[in-house]
Amino acid sequence: MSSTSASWTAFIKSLASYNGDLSSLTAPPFILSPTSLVEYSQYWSEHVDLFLAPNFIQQEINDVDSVELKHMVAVLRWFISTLKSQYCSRAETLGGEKKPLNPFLGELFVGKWTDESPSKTFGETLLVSEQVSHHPPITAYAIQNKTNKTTLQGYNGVRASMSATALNVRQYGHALLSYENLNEKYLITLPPLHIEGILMAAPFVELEQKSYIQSSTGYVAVIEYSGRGYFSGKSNSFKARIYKNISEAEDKTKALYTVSGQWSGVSSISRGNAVASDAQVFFDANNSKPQHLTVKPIEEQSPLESRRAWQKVAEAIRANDYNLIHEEKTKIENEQRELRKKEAADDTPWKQKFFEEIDYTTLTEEDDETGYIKLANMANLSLKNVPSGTRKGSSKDNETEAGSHWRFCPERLDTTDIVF
Ligand code: 0T9
Repeated sequence: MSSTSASWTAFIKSLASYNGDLSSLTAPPFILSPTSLVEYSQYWSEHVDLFLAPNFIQQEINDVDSVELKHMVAVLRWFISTLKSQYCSRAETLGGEKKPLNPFLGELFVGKWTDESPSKTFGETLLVSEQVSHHPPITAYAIQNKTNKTTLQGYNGVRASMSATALNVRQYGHALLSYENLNEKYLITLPPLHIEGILMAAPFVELEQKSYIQSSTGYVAVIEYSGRGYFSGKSNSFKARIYKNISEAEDKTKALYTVSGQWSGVSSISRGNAVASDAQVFFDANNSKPQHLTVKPIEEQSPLESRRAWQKVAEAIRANDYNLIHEEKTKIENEQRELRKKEAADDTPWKQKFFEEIDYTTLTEEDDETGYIKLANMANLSLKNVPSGTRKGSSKDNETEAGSHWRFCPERLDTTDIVF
């Protein structure tokens, strides 16, 4: 047995008995990614044109559909376009899913997408991603385009458990999308997933169950995921249906549109409840290259910025130098431990830079500028700290009382010393 497979076998054994906190896993070096999880927020906007598209949709004279429905279709298209970046990009750039670096409290990742539209109507789009909690790990982010008054904000954390062959992952958190010029908001829930291929040391992500996109206009999209050997037999398959509102979603024959295909490849759209043979292409991931954001050179970054903070660890990972990885990681961990001790001694807890934690069970719809409460109520979703997409009144909803979530403070972005 090679040393690689021996260390992998030991790792799998540790997976089987661990407690759900992924950061506590010690994985063999070849499965480590030199990228921190705080960077993953960038995947939400690698198709800036689709992200901004609803702003440019016009009501036409012969339209069968309302302009709000056209917006919903466009938001769904953007959402589907994010999935390949979110869940396949490590497989493409690193040859397989890798274990990301576990961000430290306050770790930042910022950058911007330049305007690549021929008409120069997009303007710049900024990303700010911040590790707002270390235990449990939670990343919050905002993607802001001021030119078109379009903002996506959200946060996420995961909890995992190992089955015989797969690591099952539930996501906590949600994303909120706001088109101020349209006066529309969207709540997006995050699907559960599992990591397959672990026994063969070739892990990859497969999405499962459902996620929702609830519009403030009432329209709702229900997206169902399936993997190889399920309804289409192909990996990364999905079926999405758009309904007039959440109660119509109880009956699939009421679907206004159905989209079906592979989110990592081609999907098609038809009116009604089934995809017709003459369906039009909805999104083709192979024909739509992601636009990567630009990040300032490491020398110009703040010590809190991810690539600067992890530079030495990342180099050690690339060099496959196990001792050095351990040494450099330990330095960061000790530094963090000292900071926490000092904060406790001074009674000055760490303050998040761009986000604040807020208990939505104590707020009313009117007090909540983000629109989250209203949208969650419209979609019949729990407001509590439960897996993303949990329905109101389901058993998970009844287990917990707290409803604390992270929200973006845009005014802090306007006055920050962090350079984009
Ligand atoms: C939010 C995304 C999330 C983060 C990752 C589960 C996972 C960490 C969380 C959910 C993004 O918007 C979308 C994509 C991929 C998710 C990661 C895939 C993955 O394997 C890791 C976990 C922490 C591991 O690295 C486990 C070890 C692994 C290589 C298998 C043995």
